[in-house]
Amino acid sequence: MMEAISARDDEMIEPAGAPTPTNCPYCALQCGMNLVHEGRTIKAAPRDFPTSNGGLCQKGWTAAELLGHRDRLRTPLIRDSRSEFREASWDEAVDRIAAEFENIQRRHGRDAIGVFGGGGLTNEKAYLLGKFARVALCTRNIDYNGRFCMASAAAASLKAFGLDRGLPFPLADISGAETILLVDANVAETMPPIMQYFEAQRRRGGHLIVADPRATATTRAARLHLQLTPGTDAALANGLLHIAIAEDLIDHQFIAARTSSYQSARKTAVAYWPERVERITGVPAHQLYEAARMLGRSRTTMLLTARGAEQQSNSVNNLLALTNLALALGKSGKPHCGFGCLTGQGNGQGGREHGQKADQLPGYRSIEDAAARAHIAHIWGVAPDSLPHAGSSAYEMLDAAGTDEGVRAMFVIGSNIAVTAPNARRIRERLTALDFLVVADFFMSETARLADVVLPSAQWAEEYGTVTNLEGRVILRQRAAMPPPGVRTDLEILSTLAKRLGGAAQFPSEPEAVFDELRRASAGGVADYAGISYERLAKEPGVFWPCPDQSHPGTPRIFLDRYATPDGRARFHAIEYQPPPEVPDDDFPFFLTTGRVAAHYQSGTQTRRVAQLMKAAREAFVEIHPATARGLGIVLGERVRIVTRRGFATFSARISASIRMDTLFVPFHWADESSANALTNPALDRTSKMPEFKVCAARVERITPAQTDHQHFSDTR
Ligand SMILES: Nc1nc2c(c(=O)[nH]1)N[C@H]1C(S)=C(S)[C@@H](COP(=O)(O)OP(=O)(O)OC[C@H]3O[C@@H](n4cnc5c(=O)[nH]c(N)nc54)[C@H](O)[C@@H]3O)O[C@H]1N2
Ligand SMILES: Nc1nc2c(c(=O)[nH]1)N[C@H]1C(S)=C(S)[C@@H](COP(=O)(O)OP(=O)(O)OC[C@H]3O[C@@H](n4cnc5c(=O)[nH]c(N)nc54)[C@H](O)[C@@H]3O)O[C@H]1N2
Ligand code: SF4
Ligand SMILES: [Mo]
Repeated sequence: MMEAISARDDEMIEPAGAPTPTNCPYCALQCGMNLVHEGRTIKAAPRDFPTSNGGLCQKGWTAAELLGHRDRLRTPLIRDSRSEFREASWDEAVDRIAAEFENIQRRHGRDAIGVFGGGGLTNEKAYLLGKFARVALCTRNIDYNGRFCMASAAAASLKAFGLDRGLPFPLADISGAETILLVDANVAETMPPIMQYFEAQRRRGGHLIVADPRATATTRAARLHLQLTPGTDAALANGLLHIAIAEDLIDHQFIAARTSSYQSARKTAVAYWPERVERITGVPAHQLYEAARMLGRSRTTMLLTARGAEQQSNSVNNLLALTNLALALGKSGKPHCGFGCLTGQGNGQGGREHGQKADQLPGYRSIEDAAARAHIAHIWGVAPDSLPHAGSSAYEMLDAAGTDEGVRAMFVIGSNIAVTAPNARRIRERLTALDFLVVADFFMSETARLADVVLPSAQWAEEYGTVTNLEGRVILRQRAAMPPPGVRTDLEILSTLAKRLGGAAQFPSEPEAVFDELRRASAGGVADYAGISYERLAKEPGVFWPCPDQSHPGTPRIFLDRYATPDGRARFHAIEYQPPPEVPDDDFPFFLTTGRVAAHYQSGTQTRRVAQLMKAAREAFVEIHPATARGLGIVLGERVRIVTRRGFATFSARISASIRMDTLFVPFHWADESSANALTNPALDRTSKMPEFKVCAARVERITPAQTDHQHFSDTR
């Protein structure tokens, strides 16, 4: 019945010889790499590329090991009722998925199917996934893990500048900035090769200021470390603006020529005098003065953020307060100046432009805009009225999953939400309560283990595809090998499923054909890719969007002449600091914050399978200040339990003076009994629906030998 795709029996037989130039599968820096065949294995080595200039971190170096890994999924798996998985043919798996989806939609309506994507998916996949949800499944419920990553950066940039491109300038501009304030990014661990830009900046006499509750490899490279209390970023920004106003470091000419609503932000900042801000943030007033003067007196200044200030329930306001500072100092829309958010996932930028977001159509168009709906419906060959409207955001969809109000079935691709969603214990329960769950992955992730059908996907080096990096540079990744037999590309999976579900729309499975359709869909939109072709990308080191036609050079710097707001002016916003919804009290006396280590990537599905990376970081730990540890009688390496209002998890104690005394830090790369997200608070930002990953209240408990937490973390449905 279904159109079968012939199985491949040509595993990794691409001829040895010239290396394949491509880019790393992991983070948004998209370092250049060459893939070289050595016998039946493939090795990665750095290649010269404008973002990485020959650099590669330990994850990039070892990425190709996963191509031939013995844990790879090589055939579809089906679970009948509560039994173990059994191997199945693609025909059976696809038939089963289509039958279940059709049955559930008949009983519960179209919107009963939820689609969950990821910012690691290529532009082609993100685009086809959005089309798949809206046209093949006709559901409004599609969202993705970028909601846990870039949603607040996107919302704040739209409000302030009228457009969301993480960095409105190329990375190379960093080296030319006199002063940089890096709020909350630990780039020395999360994008190590990016440090070369900061080092070049320092060699030119530039200064780096880093705001982070912890001393990190990044703060050690800084001239000034503002060790703020978690969740107080907006107060810090307002405090710096207050000093800038008091010392007349303000650029009145820039404000008059290029911005609107300055007076409202100025009036708010008046109440953030240094001593008050010191009380809120814990940053000494003299450091606030020093920072404000460095930022204000420099000819060129940049403000950059990442997830520390962005993964909070007040994060859009945090970012708007920082934007106010950049604008008031006149340090935006000029060379070597600007406000930017460092995108995280490999395609964290492109993944948020082409339609896998609940409220969005390709080209960064709104799904509620009648003209946008008509344009996209025309490209897809469907009636505009047939397109669903906005669905629920990632956490909201997961939180209601399996209830009468929520989705009854889900299709998850490129995300491991059982580990990376906040309040993960509850999310596991919700996934288990679904009538039907499908997961497409390379490995048996913690989410896949909960599925009814698991589909084995091809990895990055086994297919062509484009990604858009943290600068807005669209990059073509080349294929270096064929997928193993039995494995299909995500585009093939979507195309096959769409055809099986019926409907008139076309779902090509060849990456270039999908990209050409995406170009037409994005034409005239904010993120306009119309002038970017595979042919061009094969020759150029990426092209920056917007790029409306083939002869257009692309747009590395977007706000030099005007902002993307209707009046062309950047907008100030009056922002009051709001404390996080959960702060320490008698029962939970510490702040708990979460984040990353250099050796592991996200949920660890990939990096926990690489021996060298496990050697570098074997187990989950909690960073505790020595005074705190002493008070509780905790010794180095001891297993301790961290408890929050959501639950508990166990970690090995890493005692370190680099963290504030009132704060604990745990990485979220581990699962089960060491799941950081068993602890996190799912409070959401009102505008962006970003969860509060970075701030909640916790206590530390010693574990007596008789206690074990194991039985609470069973994975079976
Ligand atoms: N090694 C590695 N690299 C990665 C990834 C990975 O998983 N592993 N993931 C990629 C992705 S998707 C992303 S999004 C990026 C994230 O990159 P980063 O944002 O650099 O990483 P995080 O460790 O999440 O958070 C950065 C810092 O925020 C600090 N912080 C915590 N709470 C607060 C707060 O309230 N205010 C402030 N100002 N700072 C706070 C933490 O102490 C931490 O050092 O990394 C990318 N690169
Ligand atoms: N506590 C806490 N939680 C966090 C964060 C935090 O700082 N603290 N950070 C959040 C952030 S910024 C992010 S980006 C998310 C990340 O959250 P996730 O995206 O859930 O984490 P990953 O481990 O990248 O999961 C991707 C999964 O898809 C698979 N995969 C990767 N690429 C592809 C592909 O192309 N096709 C298919 N089919 N599968 C693929 C991988 O094997 C893996 O299992 O986590 C969020 N969660
Ligand atoms: S910094 Fe990011 S893109 Fe570069 S090698 Fe490491 S993980 Fe890959
Ligand atoms: Mo992210």
